[in-house]
Order: sequence, then C-alpha cells, then structure tokens
Amino acid sequence: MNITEIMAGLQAKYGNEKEYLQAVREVLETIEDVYNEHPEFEAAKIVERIVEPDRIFTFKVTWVDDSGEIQTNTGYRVQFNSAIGPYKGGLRFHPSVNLSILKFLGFEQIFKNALTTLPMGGGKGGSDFNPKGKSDAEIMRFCQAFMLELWRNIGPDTDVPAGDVGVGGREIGFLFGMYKKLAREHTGVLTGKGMTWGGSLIRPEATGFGAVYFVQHMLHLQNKDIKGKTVAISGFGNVAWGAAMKATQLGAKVIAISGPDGAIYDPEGMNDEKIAYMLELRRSNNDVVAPFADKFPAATFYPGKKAWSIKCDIAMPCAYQNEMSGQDAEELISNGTWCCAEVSNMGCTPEAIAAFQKAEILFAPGKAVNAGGVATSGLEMTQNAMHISWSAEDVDKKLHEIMSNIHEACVRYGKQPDGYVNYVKGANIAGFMKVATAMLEQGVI
Ligand code: 2IT
Repeated sequence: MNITEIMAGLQAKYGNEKEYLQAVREVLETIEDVYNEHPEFEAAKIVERIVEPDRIFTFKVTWVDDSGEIQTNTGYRVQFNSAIGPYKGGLRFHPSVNLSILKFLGFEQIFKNALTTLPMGGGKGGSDFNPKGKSDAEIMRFCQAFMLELWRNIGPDTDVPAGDVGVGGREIGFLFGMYKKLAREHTGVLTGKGMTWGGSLIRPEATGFGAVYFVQHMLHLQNKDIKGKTVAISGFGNVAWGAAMKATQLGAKVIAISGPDGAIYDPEGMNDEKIAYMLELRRSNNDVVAPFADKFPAATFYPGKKAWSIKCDIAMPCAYQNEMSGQDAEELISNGTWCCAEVSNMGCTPEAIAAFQKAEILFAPGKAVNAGGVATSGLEMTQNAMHISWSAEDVDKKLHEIMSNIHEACVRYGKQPDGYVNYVKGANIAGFMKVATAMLEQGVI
C-alpha cells in the first residue's frame, strides 16, 4: 500500500473534508504493516474500496418553527460499508454537521462495529439542525420532516440508525413514530428506542458503562484498579453521564465535567444527585454546565476552560472530535495523568495521540472505548428480531463480555515488543482484518 499516493488521491478529490482525511490517514498508517503481509488485499484493492462510502443520501429538510417561520436544513445518511452486516450508526444533529464529519464518523463506525463481534456494517447520518434553544414541538416537527425523506433508505435489514450528539431518546421517539406511520411497520429500524416499544435495557447507559469497563481492562493489565482514582470527563450528555455513573459506582472520583461554556471542578466528586443533575442540564437544551456550580457548593465553574486543565489520573473525553489538542495532552501529562480513554469519536487530535504514545501513557481510541454503545444497539436489534426483551443483568453481562473481547483484540494486535500496548493500532487492525476478509470473500461489488 502506498499511503502517500492514496492520501494524495483523496486529497485531490475531497481536499476540504479534513476530518474524513484525518480518520482515513490514521487507519491506513496503523494497518500498513499487516496489510502488506496480505498481497490478496492489495490485489483486490481493499483499501481503495473501503475508503469510499457505498452511497450517500443528501436531502432537504423543511419545517415550521414555533413562530410560524419556515426553516430549511440539510439531512444526510452515509451508507459506508455493509460487508459484515446492515449499515449501522447514529444520527447527529448539530450545526457543525457536514459531509466531512459524517464521512469520518461513518468510516470509523465500520471498524468499531467490526470490533463489537456483532454483524453490523458502518453508516452515519444527521443534519446541521441545531437543537439548542428549540422547543419539544420544534424538535418533533424537525424529526418528522427528517424521517419523511430518510425512511425509504433505511430498514431493519438494510440500515439501522440510532442516536449520536443531539439525538437521544426523545428524538428517536419522534423519528420512530414517523417511520412507523410511513412504513406501516413496527420493526427494529432504529435503536435507542423507549423501553415500552422495543428499546433495550442498558442502551442509554451502554456507551459510558462500556467505556469504563474498557478502562478497567486497561488498568487490570497494568495491575491497577479504578477504585480511588480521579477522573476528568468532558461533556455532560448521555455518554458522559453513563461514564460518570459507572466510574463512581466502581469507587473512582469524577472531579471534572465540562461543556461549551467551560469546566466544572468538584473535588468531592460526583454522587447520585449530581449525576442525575447532569441529565437535567442536558434536557434544558441550553448546552451549558455553569449552573452545576450554583447548585452544588463544592463545585467551581471555570468559564472557557476545558476539563483537561484539571489534575486527574484518568482523562475521558466524552464530547466531540478533536476536542483534545496536543497542548491539552501535554498539560495532562505534566499534571501526572497516566491514562486517557477516548470516548468521543476521534476526540483526540493526531498530536494529542502522539504525545500520549511518546510518553507511553495508556491511551485507547474511541472506536474501541465507545463501542459498547453500538454493541448494545446490536443487542437491541437481536431482541427486536426475536420479539423478546432481556433483563438489565443479561444485557450488562453481554456488554461486559463484548468490552472484554474488544480489549483482548486490541492487545493481540497492538502489543509492541517492549510490552507497551498501542491500542490505536490494535483496534484498527482487528477491525480492518474482519471487514477486509468479508469484502474479499464477497467479490468485486
Ligand atoms: O458513535 C456511535 O457508535 C453511536 N453514536 C452509536 C451508534 C449506534 O448505532 O448505536
């Protein structure tokens, strides 16, 4: 494989899609050695084929806001790769959404879904719709207008969307309602559904829980335990909430959370009340964490700061792509942080990852650490197909097993001669091998 040539070709074609190019480059650089040991991959042009989405849908979404004004947004669904199963991946509603972001997310999703051990291909979608400040009625009208276009292109055996940033249980409800009305079918076409209409127990918690289970495995390999460790988390959405809850349950102290407005430092750590309040903050649709410090006297709000300026043992970015820069990573390292588990998709810049790896600090990438979310979506699909629902204990047990398998796969492919585990390499190779083999066996399509 000639990475320079492949990247130059993509650069010429998609030069303005910087997140997509970043995600592709990372995967190619880490799989290069293994790829070159398989001339059959090269002959079948697997890399050239895997970096190109199968198809992309782009559509107009018009809706009427509460003041009667007509609003227009753009909707997308990127069906990236279906070698190992139906397209699967979330929908993101955020003003930053564009094709570059959805292509990077869809590309990462291919390997993440392969790592889960479940049969799911990779896809992603969303809209540049901004949920901030919108009423429930506006959110509903937008979701309905979005589904009016999308519904013909998805289905329980073709493409199964779910939530991502800006799309939670409420939005999935509105999207599902409209799909059901149009398709006249009550099927598992979306995951993250409500518990009374096909949702899986533990799905809301799964991304955060799975991430903490993964951290536990990383720590155990170093003969360490999460108990008593300080944890800084960015974000205060669904993922941060699940991670804060599980880390706290296991005896860690979550001392920081953050939002677009700044960071909260709370030396006393989280408790049930504070964790529940994270959800309340999110539900307000205001996208701010500052009120946390007004409600809990031990907490201090630092306007404009990131969680990474706070001294901690373990850092868990749970917000957006590239939220941790090289400089942030250096600051964490100089403050004594010895583990960073990326929970957001591509939350760390290449410079941040390089800094962690250079310092031989435990670092694992989002596609391994956050895979518990989509894995539990896969378990939701299974329950829907079987027309049954499993208990919370059963789902949590399966989630544990899956995270343990993912960790093992990362170590298998990522352990360096000096014993340091390059989890980025491990995750990319393990995911890639499975998809590449499936593509090879299915011929040129
Ligand atoms: O990034 C992700 O893996 C998700 N947003 C969840 C996708 C899913 O289909 O559950």
